Amino acid sequence: MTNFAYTPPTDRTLQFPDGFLWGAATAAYQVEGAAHEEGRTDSIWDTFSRVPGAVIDAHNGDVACDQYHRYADDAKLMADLNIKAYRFSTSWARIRPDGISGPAGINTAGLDYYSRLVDSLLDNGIMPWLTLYHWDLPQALEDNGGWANRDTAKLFAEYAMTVHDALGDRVGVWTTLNEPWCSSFLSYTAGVHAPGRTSPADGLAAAHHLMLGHGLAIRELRTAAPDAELGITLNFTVADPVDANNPEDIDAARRIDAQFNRVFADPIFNGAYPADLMDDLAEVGLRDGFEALIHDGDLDIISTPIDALGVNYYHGEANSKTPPTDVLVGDAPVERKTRSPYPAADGVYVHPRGLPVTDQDWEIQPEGLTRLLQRLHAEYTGERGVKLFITENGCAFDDVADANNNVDDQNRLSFYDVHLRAIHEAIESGVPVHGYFAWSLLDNYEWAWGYHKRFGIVRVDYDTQERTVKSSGRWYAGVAAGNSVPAR
Ligand code: IFM
Repeated sequence: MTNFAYTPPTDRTLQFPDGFLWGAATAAYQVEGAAHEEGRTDSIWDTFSRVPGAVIDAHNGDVACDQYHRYADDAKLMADLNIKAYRFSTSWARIRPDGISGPAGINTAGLDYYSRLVDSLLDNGIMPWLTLYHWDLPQALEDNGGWANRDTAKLFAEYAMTVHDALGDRVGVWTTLNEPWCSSFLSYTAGVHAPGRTSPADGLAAAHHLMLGHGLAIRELRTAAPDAELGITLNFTVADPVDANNPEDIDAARRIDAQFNRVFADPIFNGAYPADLMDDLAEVGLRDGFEALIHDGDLDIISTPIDALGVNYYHGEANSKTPPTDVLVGDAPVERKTRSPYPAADGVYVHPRGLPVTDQDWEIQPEGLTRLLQRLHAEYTGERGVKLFITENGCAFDDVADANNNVDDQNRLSFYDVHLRAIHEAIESGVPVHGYFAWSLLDNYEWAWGYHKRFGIVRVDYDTQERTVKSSGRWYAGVAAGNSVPAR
């Protein structure tokens, strides 16, 4: 077990605001399984997991946590853990398997599954928090160009309405996309995620079309459901220069901030891509191609007002243009040849800071979350009245289970403790944060890492599908019950 020696403050119980929402999150491909049942076709992750070397040990989501068959028990388990909201995603390949437009493209059996899941959650007093896209594009659409094809944005809005027509009577919170940075740049430029392309131009096209799909879906959902809470989840990094007095390091951090954070936050909230990003793209000859993708009116659509911003935070980074002497392994679990996800940040490096790390070598940097929330509130959400939620935060550690599958994961518990304290600090400084979702409810399929990385507050025995609540899960249940983080 990685030794996470961070000592949190122990002497204060921190009370969260009344109504703070305590939730847990998963995503369709990572937990459902039933990959070939009841009309579901391949998504890009089914295909990608078959590419030699793409996923460690060629693990795939065929069975995953079998939530497709175990959703009712999982809903009861969440209720036992005092979880008030379940953030899950719907699988496009289950609902519109062949990527065909119109009523003929709908797979009713797929919608029925989500209807049963939603009913089970409601029966257990759990709010369904629905994400429409968590990376699993139908392969049929990838065969037609994927997110690099503008048509995919329009088909996404149609799919969103198909889901809404079926579930809108019971689901009040709608998230369009989860982490578009991953489904564009990690997927179409770095090649470490499905569909595994390695093209900076395709990554930029995917990013713009994901944004367009988001805006089109928000517009249609808003018309159909004026009272629903609509939003998007972005993953953020906190890019700091290694040397705050070195102009080269400052520029390195600025590039990462532009190409990770502001490339999505700016068009959504300000209706424009950042000017410095456009300059960076011009330097590498990508600006004209990117601008040609942006049709008149696109930015108005993308900046259609939203109600909620989901924030996914795992770690920040220290950037420099000087190579480090020591490297963090970070996001490259496999041996496939990959490239940087950034279109215009060659020669920018991440420097380890001597912080404790998780089992994926992700630095544990809770104070970055406080700063991130303060910044988002000041620059984007505060004046627009957009609610902030933490929709993902968590860690992989090399769990050690005893003969009964019990896991005393004090390191994960400490991770949650220090991050919740960081959120509380942001709240105390005047940032209204409305809820928190632990990533993840269950150990699950961690993409290119397969089942080798465990994030759950509940252990999954993949041989038997038995669920066993870990120490972190019992602790989190107490936090949710008391609406407070206890002194330790
Ligand atoms: O497992 C993922 C999730 O699908 C998206 N956010 C990050 C998590 C941990 O890597």
